[in-house]
Amino acid sequence: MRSINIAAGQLGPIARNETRTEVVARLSALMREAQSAGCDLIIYPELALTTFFPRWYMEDQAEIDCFFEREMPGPQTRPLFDLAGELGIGFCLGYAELALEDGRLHRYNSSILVDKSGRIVAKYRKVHLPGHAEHEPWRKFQHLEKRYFEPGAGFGVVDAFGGVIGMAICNDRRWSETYRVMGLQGVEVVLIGYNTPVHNPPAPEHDELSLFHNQLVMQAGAYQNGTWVVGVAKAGIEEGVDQIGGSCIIAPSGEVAAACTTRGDEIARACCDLDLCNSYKRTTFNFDVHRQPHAYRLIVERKGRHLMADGTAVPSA
Ligand code: CDT
Repeated sequence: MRSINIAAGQLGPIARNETRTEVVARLSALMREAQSAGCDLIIYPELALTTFFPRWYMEDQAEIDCFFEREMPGPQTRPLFDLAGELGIGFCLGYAELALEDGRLHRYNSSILVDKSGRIVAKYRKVHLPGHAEHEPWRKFQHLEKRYFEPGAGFGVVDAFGGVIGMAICNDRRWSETYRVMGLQGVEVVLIGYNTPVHNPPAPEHDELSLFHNQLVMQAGAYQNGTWVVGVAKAGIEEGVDQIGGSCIIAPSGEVAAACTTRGDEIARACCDLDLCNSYKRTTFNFDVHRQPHAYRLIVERKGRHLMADGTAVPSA
């Protein structure tokens, strides 16, 4: 049996004034607990090294950049990599990345996958950036990801931990394309960190469904692509903002295999049988046999007329 013993390493709130060293100590405690429980890999949330800073409008670039990592590992995060190597456990970590590319600074909402020797084997940059770019004072809190980050380029997968692994970050999990693009590459485990406020300022009528929607999208993504999905929250009341928990590990059947029960630092773990993916990938969701890509052509509507993507009228039935 091919399997990976996985821990969802949920974090409770991180205060604005909490140092990287303090946070790394919390991550290390969860890593030790996961390794004692026999885990091969621990997944941490999105932006796991700081508070969720896009909730504040800031103009001073130096103030903004305090939340970003210029190197990974850097002096304060190196101990986590060293501990992973010492314990022989991998990890997936979300953080704000400041990268110098083509002579220009770029800012991404990123995650990395680190193997059991403490070596980075994959990096992902968040594609779907929710929220807004300008200050919207009517909101109880801001969601300025479109101001502070630029989007990443796509969804890749990597051969690691004996399986095919992909990453996504928070809002990405709500989009079926996220899972399908990786599903088409044979993904077997999708790793997702998130920070999701209970309250959605533009649509408060969704608030009481926030946990339901979290489960809904990840369970559907798992089942429709025959893959494990690991969703990990930064939860609890962080700087006055209530964030959902609900971290869980979902099987290719769509069933929840393990879940956190608190909104603090906690691990949930499951032994993920990768061969279970084939039960779905070779039957109901055998893409080669059953998908109909030719039928998925875009239909656009212009001035009341339905048109195919090439501009011709939709053929009548
Ligand atoms: N971090 C992040 O992407 N959060 C968003 C909140 C948007 S409100 C629906 C999320 O999709 O969870």
